[in-house]
Amino acid sequence: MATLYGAGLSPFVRKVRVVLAEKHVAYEHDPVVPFNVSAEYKAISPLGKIPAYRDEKGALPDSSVICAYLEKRHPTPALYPSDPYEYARALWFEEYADSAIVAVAGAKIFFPRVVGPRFFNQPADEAVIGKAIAEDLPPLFDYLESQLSGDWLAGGQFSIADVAVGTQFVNMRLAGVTLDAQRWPKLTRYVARVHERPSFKALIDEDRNALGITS
Ligand SMILES: N[C@@H](CCC(=O)N[C@@H](CS)C(=O)NCC(=O)O)C(=O)O
Repeated sequence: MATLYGAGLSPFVRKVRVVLAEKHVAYEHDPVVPFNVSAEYKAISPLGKIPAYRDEKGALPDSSVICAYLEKRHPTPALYPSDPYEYARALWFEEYADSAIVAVAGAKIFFPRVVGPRFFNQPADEAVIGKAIAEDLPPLFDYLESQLSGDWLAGGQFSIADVAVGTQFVNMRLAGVTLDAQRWPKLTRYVARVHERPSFKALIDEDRNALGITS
């Protein structure tokens, strides 16, 4: 059976797990924590990052690489649009989520508010986190709101774009960030739609349990 490496709270690990769930691929989950990783893990993920994935063909690092591989290896259901332009748009939203959104949602909000206090005994600096929420997130949300014209971001279908963007919103949600539905009505409905999918919902429930979130 395939193995996915990486702690479930990582948005990039969740991204791959959602793709595996959507494609009904069975796998074992080894929740590697990406600090002081073993030499054995570095042999499959040379940058020491999570996720990495191994199946009978071999091992691969990086969520985007793994998802692209899974699409070829397990083509149904397709998670990349077939139309060339929509395909490229889906890749763009994946890139936007994996670079621009995580730079705020992960580094400036989820890590300092959730990971630092819980796992590293580092108190959260709420003034700095609040500033990121108030000033850095709105331009990202404005852009996404401007790009939503249907249920999904690209190609009129649920795709890698929605997986990549949706997983970042799980981390924001776990960090207590709420969307203002008056200001971003399409985005608010969109995020709810993505998170209601069984593939996302099961993982959100798992994350909430792991963090002891009951409300
Ligand atoms: N481009 C990578 C990013 C993965 C990444 O940054 N993972 C974080 C956890 S969310 C990590 O492993 N950080 C540890 C490190 O940077 O050393 C991917 O898509 O898989």
